[in-house]
Amino acid sequence: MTTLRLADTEALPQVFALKQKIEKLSDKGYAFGHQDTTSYGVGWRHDQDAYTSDVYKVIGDFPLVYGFDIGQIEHGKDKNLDDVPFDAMCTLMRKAHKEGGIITISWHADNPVSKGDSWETTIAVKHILEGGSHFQVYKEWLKKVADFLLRLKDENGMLIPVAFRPFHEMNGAWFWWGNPNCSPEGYKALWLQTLQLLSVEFEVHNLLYVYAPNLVFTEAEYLLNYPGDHVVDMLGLDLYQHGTGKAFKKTLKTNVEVLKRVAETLKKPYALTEIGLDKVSESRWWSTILDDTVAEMGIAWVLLWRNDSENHFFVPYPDQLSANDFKTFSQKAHVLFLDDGKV
Ligand code: BMA
Repeated sequence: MTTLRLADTEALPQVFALKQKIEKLSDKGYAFGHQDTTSYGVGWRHDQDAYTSDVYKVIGDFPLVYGFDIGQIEHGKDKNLDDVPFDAMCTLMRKAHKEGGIITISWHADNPVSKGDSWETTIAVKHILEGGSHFQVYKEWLKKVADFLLRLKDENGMLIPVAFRPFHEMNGAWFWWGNPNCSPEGYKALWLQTLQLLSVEFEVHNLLYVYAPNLVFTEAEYLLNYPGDHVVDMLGLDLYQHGTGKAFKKTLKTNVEVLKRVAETLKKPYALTEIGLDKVSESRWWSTILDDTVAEMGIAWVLLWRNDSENHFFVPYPDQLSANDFKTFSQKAHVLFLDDGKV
């Protein structure tokens, strides 16, 4: 794989280093990621004294990939949409980065036209493109995103590189930036405009840009909204189990194969940027469904979604039904947690 050029033509050296690190992961296996893993878990929330994670509570090691979401930063709020204070988020990112973790950020942005949430699908994309009625609103929101991203510095004042995954699952109908709430052309224009504003206008140069559709069956479907080789650094895919394990395994296999084929053709690293079975109701889900399907497929990571409460969680907490299998899974040499990622 080559790393000669990145979407942001002025990307900092640490972004190139991040890409290389990601590319190397698949030589050893794939990394384990978890959304908000140190921010909260089932029955606890982060405070100044406690640095932990449900993953850590079950296996004694942390994930190698750390997902965070900056939804609500566009309003200059103190907390994100899931009540994580942005100041604490910065601290947690710094710590994860210092320990060798990879940081990835998504953005559940509110609808700039209706001011509803991400799931409020009033037509917005065409109005926030340059020349549109809400371009200025969007630009102001993005400036807040830029300010936050430029706050992410390590202890030496170096900007922390981030795998940035804006406007994800655009081929689903649930977000205002998704088809059919915007056309593929509109989506591509939004991507280019966002990249341009962040990098040129706001001088944010610590981002690796990740394109991540939801469930697909073909390469054409995967590429429907693809904004172009020169403006995407990494390929992602989001996929959740809603039905039986057997059916999901089949879908997952097809999706990973599509992702792998596209990524090999385009010569880009690839990951399952969101995945999971809410409440992990199958005791051997980790070994028999996830690992059995994704091992040796060249993916860089799998990122499990957040552990909000007993009613909404994607990794086990102590004594949860799948905790034992999760331990077995975590001990496999090709499944990489924080300790395995240390160089
Ligand atoms: C969704 C759910 C929501 C959450 C959102 C952003 O998948 O987990 O509860 O607010 O992600 O994290």
